[in-house]
Amino acid sequence: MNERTINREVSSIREDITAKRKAATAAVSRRTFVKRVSAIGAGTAVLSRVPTRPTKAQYGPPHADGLPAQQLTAMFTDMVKIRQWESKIKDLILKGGFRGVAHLYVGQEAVAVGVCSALRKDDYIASNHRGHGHLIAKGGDLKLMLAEITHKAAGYCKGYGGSLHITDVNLGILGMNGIVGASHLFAAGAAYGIKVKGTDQVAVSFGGDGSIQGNFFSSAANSAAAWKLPWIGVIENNAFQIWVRASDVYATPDLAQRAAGYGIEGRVVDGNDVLAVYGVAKQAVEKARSGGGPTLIECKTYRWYDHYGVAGARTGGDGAFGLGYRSDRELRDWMAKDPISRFRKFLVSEKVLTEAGADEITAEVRKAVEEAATFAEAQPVPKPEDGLLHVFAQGAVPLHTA
Ligand SMILES: Cc1ncc(C[n+]2csc(CCOP(=O)(O)OP(=O)(O)O)c2C)c(N)n1
Ligand SMILES: [Mg+2]
Repeated sequence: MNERTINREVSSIREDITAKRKAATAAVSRRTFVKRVSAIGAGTAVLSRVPTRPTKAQYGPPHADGLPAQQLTAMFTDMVKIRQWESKIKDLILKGGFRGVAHLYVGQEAVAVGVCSALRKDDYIASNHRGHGHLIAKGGDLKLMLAEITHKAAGYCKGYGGSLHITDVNLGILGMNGIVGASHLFAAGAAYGIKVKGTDQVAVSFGGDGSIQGNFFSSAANSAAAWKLPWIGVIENNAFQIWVRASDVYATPDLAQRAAGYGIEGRVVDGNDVLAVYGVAKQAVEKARSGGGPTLIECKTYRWYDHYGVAGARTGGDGAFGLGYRSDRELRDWMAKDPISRFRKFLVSEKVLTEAGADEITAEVRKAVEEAATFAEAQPVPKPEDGLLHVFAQGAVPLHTA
């Protein structure tokens, strides 16, 4: 080790210690902190927990064989679309004047794309607050999404809903949703509808590690198991619920273990490996289509930005650094496992894409995102006098029938 390497190591360790101190102050009171630290004797061990990552045995099918080059390229393109679209939103927020709120999905792209690539257009998805990626992966229109998130009249919900309510029923997108856990209930309801209609569609819900705590998830999982509904619950375990570390509030390392309690198959998969996610999702979809009932899939992943907004982020760069509840080193560790770079490397090594081809796709997507932003910017906001339009279903039964 030369002197430069040692200095780099030392400053990295210092940075880590400062971040952990900050995290401790934010997460627990001083007294609780001291109690916890002395209880385990090992001093800093309580602060150095890293998010659970799957071992090799838990990965599921390592790679989905037999996928045509065209589909692999489409999967790569969708992942880049999510990254670029959200990076644009991040830059717009940093610029100032942005209306509304955004829970960025960057870092988790492999989950949305892996799952949605296993679905048909007529299958349903129900999304949560961190849902832009799910919508883009299911075919959501970049322009209409950008108009909606900036509350413009041309947006998906005429500008009334913003980020948290984007819906496109024609694409099977039952909507984003700010109520944690409700996505599971929506999808289980859709799965019940499918069963009543007798079609072979499936319904998927996306929820975070926090979404399995409440009654929405419990009702969805229990009913789906009891009635063998074509429901697939996807849990994106990104290690945090706002700034609370999942490993501080769950005793089990794998949330998929809970599936057994409902009589459902539970799977754990590396959520940063798009083909592994696709492989597990495809098996769950085939099972659900053929009447085999539900599956719970836990994807281990990590969000690169803060819970919402852009604290610690910078224009033109990736990731939010200096946040009090996680260390920069932990973020860098996960960024080194970037699901997009990883998939790109695989596609190039498999000769599905060349480096130049991958660059070209990225440039085309960037252009489409810029066009979406220009489109959205030019649109008017909804007029106050139109405030009650599009609120009630046209042709609804009048409230007063007498
Ligand atoms: C029913 C309900 N309880 C609490 C909240 C406040 N809240 C918003 S996001 C969030 C954390 C969600 O964590 P997770 O499900 O892991 O999703 P992530 O944000 O990590 O993607 C909470 C508690 C809410 N929106 N809805
Ligand atoms: Mg989470």
